[in-house]
Amino acid sequence: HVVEWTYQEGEVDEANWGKKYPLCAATHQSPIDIQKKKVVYNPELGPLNLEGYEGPLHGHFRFSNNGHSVQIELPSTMKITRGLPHVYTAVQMHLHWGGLDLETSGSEHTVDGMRYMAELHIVHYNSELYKTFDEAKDKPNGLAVLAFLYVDGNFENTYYSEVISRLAKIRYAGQETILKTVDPLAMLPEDLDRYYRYQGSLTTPPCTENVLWTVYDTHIILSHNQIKLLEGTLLDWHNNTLRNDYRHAQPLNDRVVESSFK
Ligand code: B30
Ligand code: ZN
Repeated sequence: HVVEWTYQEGEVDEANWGKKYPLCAATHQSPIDIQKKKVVYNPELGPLNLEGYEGPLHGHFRFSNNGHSVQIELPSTMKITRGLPHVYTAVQMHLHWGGLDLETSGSEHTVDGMRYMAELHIVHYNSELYKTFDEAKDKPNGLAVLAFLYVDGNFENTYYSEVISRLAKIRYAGQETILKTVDPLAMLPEDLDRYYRYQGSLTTPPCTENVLWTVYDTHIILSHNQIKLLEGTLLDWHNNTLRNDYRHAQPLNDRVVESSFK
């Protein structure tokens, strides 16, 4: 396997992505720091309709370590049918995290400069305009990602127990295992009414600027031990601990971040 880009120490680390992937140096990039005092309330931003998210869903869901994140493939029965300008169909969800036993946080989006423990991305493509994710991924209005921030707490989040215990099975980059059930809605916060909305990009190369971002204001709680297992179990392509797989905040430039709440 050829490592084409990295987060730290390497030929193509974060600061140099733009040399090989020009879009990474463009002007509407993600993630961003959400500055609360600059956010504009938009009363038309209602809750999204997350159709087919409620589980447990039964099937064969690929759970893999791709060397820069851990990913669960999602069924095409999961769709956002209201609250976005088009219908979007889910493809996968993955995480970004920090490292060194809770010492460093690893969310991509920050709020008033604050970085959270970790971040969940549920990736969707515009299935009204495009037939597949592959077709949509480099097209205008192709993608929508839902982002959730994690905080650490004292109680185990039992909706994550199964996936966290299965991390040991995909320790090495390129490994995968099959999950027979997933419960995506249970992995999210209860209150899904409060979110931020802005137009941005993929947070990894090729950094395509066709992503409509929804960053939720309500957080997901995992226990210290669960976060430790997430941060310490997986290895990257060099067999180093896979950690700090987040990109730093990018300039907002002429964009406006809207919110669904006052
Ligand atoms: S994110 O949500 O903005 N972090 C992709 C999807 C979502 C985001 C970033 C990237 C994506 O689909 N990238 C292309 C696919 N990947 C393969 C993969 O499964 O994971 C190719 C790659 O990056 O080199 Cu990683
Ligand atoms: Zn991501």
